Amino acid sequence: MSHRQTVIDLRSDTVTRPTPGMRAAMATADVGDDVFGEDPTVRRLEERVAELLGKEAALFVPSGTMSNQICIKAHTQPGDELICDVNSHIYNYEAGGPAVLSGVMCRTIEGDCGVFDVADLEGLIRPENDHLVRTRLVCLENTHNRGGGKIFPLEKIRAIASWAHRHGLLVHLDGARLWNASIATGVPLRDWAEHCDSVSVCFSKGLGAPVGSALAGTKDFVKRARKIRKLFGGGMRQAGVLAAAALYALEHHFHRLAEDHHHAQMLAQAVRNSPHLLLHPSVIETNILYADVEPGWSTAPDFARALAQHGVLVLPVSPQRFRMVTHLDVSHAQVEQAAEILEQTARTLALRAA
Ligand code: TLP
Repeated sequence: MSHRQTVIDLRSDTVTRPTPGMRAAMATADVGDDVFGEDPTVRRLEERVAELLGKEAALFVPSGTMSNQICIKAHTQPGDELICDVNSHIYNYEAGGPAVLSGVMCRTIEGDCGVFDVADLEGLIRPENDHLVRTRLVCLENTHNRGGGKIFPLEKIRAIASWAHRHGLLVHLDGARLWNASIATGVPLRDWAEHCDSVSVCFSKGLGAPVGSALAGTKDFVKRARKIRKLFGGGMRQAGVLAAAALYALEHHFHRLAEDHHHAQMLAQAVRNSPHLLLHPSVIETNILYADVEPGWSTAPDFARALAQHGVLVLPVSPQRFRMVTHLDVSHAQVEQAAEILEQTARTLALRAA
C-alpha cells in the first residue's frame, strides 16, 4: 500500500505528489535551456503568471524562499531595513535570508495573526541620519502561514501600500498562498498584486506542483531579479518539465482550493469538539489551522504521536501548538476520518488523564 493510502498527512500542503495528469503534462513538456531564455514552457508559465497578477513580467524560480529573497535583494541595498510581521515566513523560516543574502535588517511588527494596519507602521521610518539604517521595504504575507491561513484584507493592503509609496518605500507580497486568499474572497489575484511592487507565488503549496514559485513585477524589476536568481544558483536549464506541472496546477487545481477550505472547517469543528484543544485563531479562513494543547494535559509532540498511531500526521510547531493543513492529497472521506480520529484521540487521552 502506498503512503498516500495509509496516511492522512496534514503537516503541510507542500506534501502533495504530482497527479497522473500532472505527470503526463510534465512528461510531454516542450523544453529548452531556460538560462538562455529558450524554454518555451517556462516562458508560457511566466507570461501566464504575469497576466494573472497584472504585472509586466514574471520569473520562474525554484522555491518560495528563493523568490522572497530575490525580491528583497532586488529592492534593497546592504544596510537597509525591511518591516515585516513578527510571525512572517520571511522573518522566521528563511534561515536569516535578509541578513545573510542582502545585508538587510528586519524590523518586526506585532500583527494580528500576521495582519497589521497603517497605524502600526506610523513612526517606523527611520529619519535620514548617519547613525541609522535606511527603511526601504514593507513585506506582507497573504494568506498568513503562522497566522493560521489568515487573509490580509485588500483594503488594508491598499492603505499600507499607499502609505509606503507616499514615503518612498516599496512593498513586497509573499503570496505563497495568494491563490487561497483569492478563492476564499473572490478577489482576483491581480487586485491584491496591483498595490505591491513585487509579488511571490508558489505552485508547490495548495496547487500541488512538486516544485516551483514565481515572482512578478515590472520588466526592469524582473530583469534585475533574473540576475539575482543566477547569483543565488537558481538558474535552471530544461525547467519546462517543472513549469508544465505549474501550468497544469493553475489550470486544474486553482478553483478546487475551495474544497480545502471546506475541509479545514471540518477539522476546525473537530478541534472545537475535542476536550483540552483550543483553535488558534478561533476563526479559520482558508486551509491552515493551529490548535493549542492545554498545558499540563499533554503536549503538541505527544498529541501528534498519538494521532500518528492512527495514521494522521500533524505538525507540532511549539511545545503546545500543532498545525494542520488541508490539500489536494486528502480527500473528503479522509478529512472525515481525520476529524473523527482527532476527536476520539482527545477524548481517550482525556479519560485516561481523569
Ligand atoms: N512554508 C512551509 C514551511 O517553510 C513552513 C510550510 O510548510 O508552510 N512563504 C510562505 C508563506 C510559506 O508558507 C512558505 C513555505 C514559503 C514562503 C517558502 O516556500 P518554499 O518552501 O518553496 O521555499
